[in-house]
Amino acid sequence: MNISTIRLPLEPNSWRADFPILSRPVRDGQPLVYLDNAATTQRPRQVIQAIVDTYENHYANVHRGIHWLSDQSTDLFEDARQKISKFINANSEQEVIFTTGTTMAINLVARSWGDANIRTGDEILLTEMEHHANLVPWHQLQERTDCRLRHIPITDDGQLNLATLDTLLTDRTRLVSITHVSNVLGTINPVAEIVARAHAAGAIVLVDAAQSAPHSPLDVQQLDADFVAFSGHKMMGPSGVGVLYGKQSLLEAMPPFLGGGNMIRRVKLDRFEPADLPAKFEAGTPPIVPAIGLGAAIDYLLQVGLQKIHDYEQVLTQYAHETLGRIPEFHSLGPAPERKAGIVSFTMDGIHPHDVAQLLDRHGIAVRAGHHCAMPLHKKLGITASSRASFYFYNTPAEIDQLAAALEDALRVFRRR
Ligand code: 7TS
Repeated sequence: MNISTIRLPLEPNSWRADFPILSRPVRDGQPLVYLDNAATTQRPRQVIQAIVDTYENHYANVHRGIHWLSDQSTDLFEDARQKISKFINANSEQEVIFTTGTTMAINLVARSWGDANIRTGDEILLTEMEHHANLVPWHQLQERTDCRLRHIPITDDGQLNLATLDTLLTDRTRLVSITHVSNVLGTINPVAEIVARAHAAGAIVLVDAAQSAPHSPLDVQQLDADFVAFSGHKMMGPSGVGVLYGKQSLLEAMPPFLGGGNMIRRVKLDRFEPADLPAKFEAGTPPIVPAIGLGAAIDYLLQVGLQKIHDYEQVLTQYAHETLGRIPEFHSLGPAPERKAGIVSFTMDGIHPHDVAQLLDRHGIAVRAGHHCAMPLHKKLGITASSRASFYFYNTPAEIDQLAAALEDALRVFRRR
C-alpha cells in the first residue's frame, strides 16, 4: 500500500489541532505518539470546553430543580441523553440509562435482569474473547444462581466459530452476551447474525460495544440487540460515565439495581415504589458533568462522521499490518486487517511485551502491554501477555512509521544485550 498516493477517507491532521494533549511533548521533548486508544481516547477542546462551561455557568444538581440553575443543569443533562439516544438510534430516551461505564452497565444487567430471570441450570452464552467486564459479572451470577456459562470458541485466526452456535444455543440459553469488537484481537463480530440466531432460539442478547460505539455507526434497532453497553471515555467523553441501552419492555420489567435518591416514586419507612425509566436505574446524583461532556463528544463524533472514522481506521490498520509485518520478529494477533477494527495486538520474538512497551515509551510512543483484561483469551492463544497499538481517527500513517522504526530500534537494543 502506497499510503502517500491513497485518498484517505479523512484528513487526521485537520482534527488533531483540536486535541491539546496530542501536541504536548513527552519525555525529553519528543512528540507524543498516542496509540493506546482502546484503553481510553483523548478529548478535543470542544469537550473540555463543554465541561468547563458547565462548571463555570450551569452547574447544580439535576432533577431537584426548584431553582433556575438546577433547571439549566437538568436541561443540559437530559439533552445529552437525547443526543445519545439519537446517536444509537434508540426508540426513546427512556431506553438510555447513564452508568459509570461499560463495566457498571453489564453488572446492572447481571444483577437486575440476571437475578430476576436466571435459575439453576439456565445457560448464558459468552465467547472466548471477552473482556473481564463481560466475564466476571456472569461468574458472580453463576455463584448466586448455579447457572451454566458456555463460550463460543474462537478459530485459529481469532474469529468466532459460529459453526458451533447451533449446538451451543439450547432451550436453556437465556442470554447471549458478546463483544462487538474484541479489545485484543480487534475482530469485528457479526453481531446482527448472532442476535437473529439467539432470538430464534429464545435467548436475549447483550452487546458489549465498548470498542465499537466510538469507531463505527451503531444502530441498536438495526442490530435488534436487547442490551448494549459502552463507555464515554473511549469515545472522547469524560471518564466516569457510560451507557446502558435496553429495550423498554425489558427495562420496565426489571427491578432497580441500586437504591437511593432519584430512583423512587415514593418511599415509606417500610417500602418504596420505583420511579419510571430511566430514573429507576439512576440512583443517587448521576455523573452530571461527565454526561454533558459525553453529549459534546457525540456532537464532535457526528461532525467527523462515524462511517469516515471506520473507513479511515481500516486504512490505518491495513497500513499497520503491512508496515509492521515487514519486521520478521513481529507477529500480530487476530484476523486479517479487513476483518478487524483499529487494534493491532502483537508479540515480538525475543522481547517480552512489557519490555516492548517500555522501549516504545522511550520514543514517546504510548501502547499497552499485558493481558488487556482478557486473561482467558491470552490463555487460549497460548501466551500470557501481548503488546497492543490501538488507533483513533487522529492517528496518522506517519505515527505507524514511527512505531515500526521504534520496534526495529527495540530489536537492536535487545540484540546488543
Ligand atoms: N468491554 C470491552 C470490550 C473493553 O475493551 C473494556 C475496556 C470494557 C468492557 C470495560 O470498560 P470500562 O470503561 O468499564 O472500563 N477495555 C480496556 C482496554 O482494553 N484497556 O483498558 C481498558
